[in-house]
Amino acid sequence: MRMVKAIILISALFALLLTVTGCTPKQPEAASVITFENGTYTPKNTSIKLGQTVTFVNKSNTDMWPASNIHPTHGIYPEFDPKKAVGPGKSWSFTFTKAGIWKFHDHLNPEITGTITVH
Ligand SMILES: [Cu+2]
Repeated sequence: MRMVKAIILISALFALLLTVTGCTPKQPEAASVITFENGTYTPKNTSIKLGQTVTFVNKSNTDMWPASNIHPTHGIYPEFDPKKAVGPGKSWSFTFTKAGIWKFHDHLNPEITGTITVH
C-alpha cells in the first residue's frame, strides 16, 4: 500500500512538473541590442543565431552609421548597411540571413568597430 502511495505521489509530481513546463510559453529568440555610446558599440562582439535581428540603438548625442566592412563600400555584406546616418535617440534593426563572422564599423568613424557572429 505504501508503494502505491509512493507511485501516486511521484506521478502527481511528474504531472505537476509537466504542467509547469507546459505552461511556459516558448520564448521567441530575443533580439540582440547593440548600443552606440561614448564612441563605441557595446557589446563589441555579439553572437546570434541565423535569422535573428540585431537592433543598433544610438544612445550618443551624435549620428551613428553601423555598416558592414569594408569601409567605404561595405561590400562584404552590402545589405548590412542602413545607407544613411542614424540620429541620436534613434535605432536601426537588421535581420541576419547569412551565417558568418560579420565585421562592422561606424561609417562616420571607421575606427569604431565590432563583430557579429551569425551561426
Ligand atoms: Cu563605411
